[in-house]
Amino acid sequence: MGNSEILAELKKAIIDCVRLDEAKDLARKALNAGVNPLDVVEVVREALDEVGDLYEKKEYFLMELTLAGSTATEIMTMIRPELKKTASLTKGKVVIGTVFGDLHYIGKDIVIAMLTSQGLDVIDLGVDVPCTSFVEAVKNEQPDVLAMSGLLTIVVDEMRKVIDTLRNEGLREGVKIMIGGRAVNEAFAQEIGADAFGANAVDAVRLATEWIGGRKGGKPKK
Ligand code: B12
Repeated sequence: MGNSEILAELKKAIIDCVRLDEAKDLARKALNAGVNPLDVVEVVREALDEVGDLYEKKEYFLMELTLAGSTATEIMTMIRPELKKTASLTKGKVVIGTVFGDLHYIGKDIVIAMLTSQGLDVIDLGVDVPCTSFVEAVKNEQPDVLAMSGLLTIVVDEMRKVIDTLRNEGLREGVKIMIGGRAVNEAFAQEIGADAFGANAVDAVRLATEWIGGRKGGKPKK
């Protein structure tokens, strides 16, 4: 099987939801064949998008969403150490979490893996993170970057609340803020006063390293 066939099969196995072992074997096969781990991540994301669409069309139910989610989580666990091999190091601190009301973490964890692979110190607040926890973390940890993830449209106003609270407490100027996840976009980022929207984990790394490099004179970590 060629690399593109392996990836096509991997996508099908995830969408089928019940072929967990097969999906894991295919992901391993792809990595062993030298496929860029980020291409595997992209295929997993595409597969989950399709599962989400089938759920929306009521062809799939919560059971399938859950199965596909755990297959993806296991594959991401496998990919994480591979991402570490592509490190080009920047020094800085990022606080990240999925906003209150939202339990999705697969995308956030990919962002964390990519940021960590760049040598950044990442503090993961987890999922369902209340506004107060984000604000406390900014106050206590003094990160360079605050990153918020949101996949459910009903929770995006939580991001606005966090930014407003930081502003009210005089903490907004000290931190760069990026948001991501399929519930948000560039226009929303501008509307709520975030510094940027990132469409994927590569964007997250680009933004963080640009910001931190800019602030610290672009010095790489020794
Ligand atoms: C897997 C999944 C689940 C799993 C979650 C597993 C887990 N632990 O994370 C489970 C089964 C638990 C679940 C539950 C629910 N889900 Co769900 N889920 C999905 C699904 C299929 C995939 C999400 C995913 O992991 N994608 C893969 C990752 C890699 O992509 P990603 O998260 O977008 O992340 C990438 C980028 O967005 C970006 N990114 C993400 N965060 C950040 C942050 C920053 C700062 C930056 C820069 C970038 C960035 O980088 C990532 C890597 O490229 C989506 C469909 C979809 N297309 O997204 C639905 C989806 C998000 N779920 C949905 C729904 C409705 C639910 C439930 C309400 C269902 C229910 N009735 O209970 C619950 C909600 C529970 C809750 N309170 O959160 C809807 C949301 C609809 C909406 N408009 O709000 C979706 C869109 C499905 C659909 N099409 O209807 N879900």
